[in-house]
Amino acid sequence: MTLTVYGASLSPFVRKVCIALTEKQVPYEQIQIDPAKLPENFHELSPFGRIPALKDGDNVLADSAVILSYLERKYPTHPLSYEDPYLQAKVQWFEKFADYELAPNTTFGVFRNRVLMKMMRKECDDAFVEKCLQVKLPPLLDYLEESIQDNEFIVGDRFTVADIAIASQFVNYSYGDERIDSGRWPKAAAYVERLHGRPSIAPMITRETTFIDKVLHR
Ligand SMILES: N[C@@H](CCC(=O)N[C@@H](CS)C(=O)NCC(=O)O)C(=O)O
Repeated sequence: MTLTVYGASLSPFVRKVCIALTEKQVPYEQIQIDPAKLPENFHELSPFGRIPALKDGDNVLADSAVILSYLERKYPTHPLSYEDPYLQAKVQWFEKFADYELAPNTTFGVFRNRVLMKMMRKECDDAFVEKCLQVKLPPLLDYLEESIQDNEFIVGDRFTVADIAIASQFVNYSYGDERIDSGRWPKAAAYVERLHGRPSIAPMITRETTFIDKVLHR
């Protein structure tokens, strides 16, 4: 039975689920759900009305981290986690870093204002975007730079859900016309660029960019 992912492709949290399924080579269908116009009964899939939600037969789940953890156990091939308790705790730490520290700035600050507001023909809160860029994000990027060093992945020697979560936040950041300054944070910039080039991510960026360009007539 095919899995169904509910949620708009431009959501970084929905994208996390799609990247994980692609990495695991698990087929899925996606139903586009705009969180601003939820279909009736969507709360049966996601009690608080947030995307993503996942349906797998009779199993229904919401929240990207919960969904990724479920997928990891259900489809253990092409692992995106560790058995080792400490390494796995670090994976969860960096997934939370992306979802709860980066997201308020990369997605709900830069992307929301520069892309979503424009799509809805609403005003961009320039002052908020500047605060994200100049005040909030630099210490987070310092932390990312310090954490990645010359490693390929953020935890251990394997691509994990932590890399997925970080990559996805910076996809939305790039849609808001921002890139990590490679002069100031060279290792973080190179790491994110490498992630964005992965076969599970690059085609999504191409598709989503085409969509944004079309909607915004750019
Ligand atoms: N922690 C959640 C965050 C999900 C989330 O905030 N999704 C946004 C879209 S990017 C949403 O549904 N917003 C609508 C709302 O909060 O009512 C996850 O990882 O799934």
